Amino acid sequence: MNERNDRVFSGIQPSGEIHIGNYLGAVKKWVELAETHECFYCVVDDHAITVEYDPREMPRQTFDAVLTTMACGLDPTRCTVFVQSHVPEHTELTWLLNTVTPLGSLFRMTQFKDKARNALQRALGQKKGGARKSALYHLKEVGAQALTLIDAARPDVEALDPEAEHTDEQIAELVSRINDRMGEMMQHLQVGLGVSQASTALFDYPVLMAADILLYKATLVPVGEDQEQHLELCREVADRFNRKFGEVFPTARRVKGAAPRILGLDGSQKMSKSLGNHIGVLDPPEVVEQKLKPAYTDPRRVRRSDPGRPEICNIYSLHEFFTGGDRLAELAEGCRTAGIGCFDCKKTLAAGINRALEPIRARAGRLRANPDEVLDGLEQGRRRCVEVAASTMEEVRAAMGIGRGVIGRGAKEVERGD
Ligand code: AQP
Repeated sequence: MNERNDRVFSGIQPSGEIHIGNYLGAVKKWVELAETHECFYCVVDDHAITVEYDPREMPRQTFDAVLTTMACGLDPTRCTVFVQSHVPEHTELTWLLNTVTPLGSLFRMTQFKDKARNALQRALGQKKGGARKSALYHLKEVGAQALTLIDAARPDVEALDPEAEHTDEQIAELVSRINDRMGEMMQHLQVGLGVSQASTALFDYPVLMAADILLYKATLVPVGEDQEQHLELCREVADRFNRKFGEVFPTARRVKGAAPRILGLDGSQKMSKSLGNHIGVLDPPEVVEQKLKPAYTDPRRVRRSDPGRPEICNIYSLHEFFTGGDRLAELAEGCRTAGIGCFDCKKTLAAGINRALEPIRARAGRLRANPDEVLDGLEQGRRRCVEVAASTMEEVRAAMGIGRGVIGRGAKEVERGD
């Protein structure tokens, strides 16, 4: 397949407001690729229901996500835009791919552990309801297992005698072993509990993502760095399928966006819809300014007169995408020499972000006033998907020896007494 024949697939969850991380990591690239390739872009509601959600809110959130991607520049006359659950073949293919997916590969997925841990934090944060209670029961159970791990550290703790003449090497070794045990225990408490509470669907999320891509036999997948591990799994699953049932699926590779990973305004985790550390692409100008005010900067810059380090400052890293060339060098110099304070630096960033988002907000306003334009685009997309999906599934079912297409062959063999 040459470049122009490459088919593109990508998706976004309707799990909250689409933010500048989603835009720079993926959606901006989607718009560019739609100019040169056949592209399938999907709002992945089947993915979004793998964690706690409100079914009453989901239709609005899904529509909003479609509208926002269109406002970002997706034109349904130039690419296929659709909602995942409108094409049920996605979930059917997931089931079939599950049969060639080793459990061990899924256990390695780091996003599963992160999301499971975050879901647990949210459950514990709830004041009422069964979620908090069941999380506490699990905590007790997993805590008991952690005590066993602590016991494993006991010999090293007891060997550490403050009165004895330990050599530097002995102390370093004991401390390092104790640290390792404590680290294991912390990890066990944070991850173990979350994992045991998570849904099977969240665990299977990467297989659904593989099905999304493989259903359209896509070879290019524009996603952020956080999805690289899931793409590797997609290649592994496709490869296992092809070896077992014959060559059906191509190899998919990642297309990098403008930014591989945008950090959240808290400066500690990636910018996420569900972590409340984001700037939405449709946030009004004053909200962008408000959100930036408390945002994390260089922690060593406590006073206005302290020199800063732009190379480690999250605000400066955002300037790289929203503030023009010469101004960027000026800001870096101003930060290093304490010539400008974080307050001014953030004001300049807010202006740059607002300039970039203005056309997106304007298109969103127009689409909100014409919802039928969005719905018509979706229907057109769904029809195209159903065509491609039906053809792939026929091939997949036949290769696996299941489905209506092959039962006649079985009947003939029985008739002949084969
Ligand atoms: N912080 C980020 N930097 C760069 N790219 C990012 N993406 C997400 N966050 C960043 C990319 O955006 C696309 C759509 O993401 P998604 O909706 O499928 O799920 P996600 O990665 O789980 O995004 P969020 O915002 O963190 O949502 P929640 O909070 O619901 O989990 C993907 O290509 C992703 O790589």
